[in-house]
Amino acid sequence: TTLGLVTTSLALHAPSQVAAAVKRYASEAGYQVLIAMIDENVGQSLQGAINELKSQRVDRVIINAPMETADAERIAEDNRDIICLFLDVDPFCSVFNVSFNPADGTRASVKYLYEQGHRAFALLAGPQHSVSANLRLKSWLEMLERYHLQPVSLVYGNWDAQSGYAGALQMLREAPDFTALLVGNDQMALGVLSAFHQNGVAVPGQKSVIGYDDTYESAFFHPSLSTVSLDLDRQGKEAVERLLRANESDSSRSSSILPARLVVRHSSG
Ligand code: IPT
Repeated sequence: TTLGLVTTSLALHAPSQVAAAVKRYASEAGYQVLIAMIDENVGQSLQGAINELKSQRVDRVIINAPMETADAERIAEDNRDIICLFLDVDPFCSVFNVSFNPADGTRASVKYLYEQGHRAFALLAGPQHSVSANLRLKSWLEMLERYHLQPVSLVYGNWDAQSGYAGALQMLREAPDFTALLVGNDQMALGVLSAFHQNGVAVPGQKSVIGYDDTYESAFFHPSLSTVSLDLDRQGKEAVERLLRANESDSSRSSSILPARLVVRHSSG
C-alpha cells in the first residue's frame, strides 16, 4: 500500500509537477507515497535512497532523476527484489520507463523557426549531466543539420532562471548575431527574456525565443512564451498505473513514450 518516489530537486518545475501527480493518482488507487529527494549529481545517493525506501517495506519505486542508460540498467539489476520504473532516461533504453519523446517538439521548434525565415540559431541547453537535456540538444542539432545549418552559439545552463539570464548575457557578448534562440526549459527562458529586456533586445522583433516544458506560468511571461508542452500530469498518472499493473515477470512491465508538442505564442515569429 506504499509506493516510493525518488526525485531530484522539487524546486524544479518538472519534478514538482510529477510528484504532485504521482501523489494524486497513487492516492486514488489507495496507495501512499514516500518521497526521497536526492541531489542528481551524486550517483551514490540514489542507491542509498532506494535502500531507505526498502527498509520501510516499499517494493515499487518511481525514479525521477536523470540517468544514463548503463546506470539505470545497473540500478534495475541491483534491485531485482523491487520494481523500479524510471522517468528520466533515454526512452529507447531497455529499463522499465515512462518518458517523453525528445525529438518531436524539438524538431517542430526548429522547423517552425526555419519556416519563419530564421537561419542564425543559438542554443541554450540544460545541464550536461541531464539525459533529457542532451537528447533535446542532439535533436535540435540534427534538425539544424537537415537544413545545412550549425548553431552560431551553444551555451549550457542548469535549468534555473538565473542560469538562463547568465547564458543570454554571455550570448549577447560573444555571438550577438543570432535571431532565434532555442532554450532547454521555460525557467531558463524566463531568465533569457529578462536579460534581453534589460539590454533593449526586442522579442520577437530582434530575437525569437522558444522554451520547453510549458509551465503554468509560461503563457504569462512577457511576451507569452512559445514552448514545447509536456503533459507531466499524464507522465505521473501513467507511471503509477504501469507500476501498479507490473509484477515479477518482465513482460508485465510495459514502457511508454509520451508526445511533446510545440505551442506557439508571442515570443517567436
Ligand atoms: C525536465 C524539465 O524539462 C526541466 O525543466 C527540469 O525540470 C528537469 O526535468 C529536472 O530534471 S523534464 C523530465 C521529464 C526530464
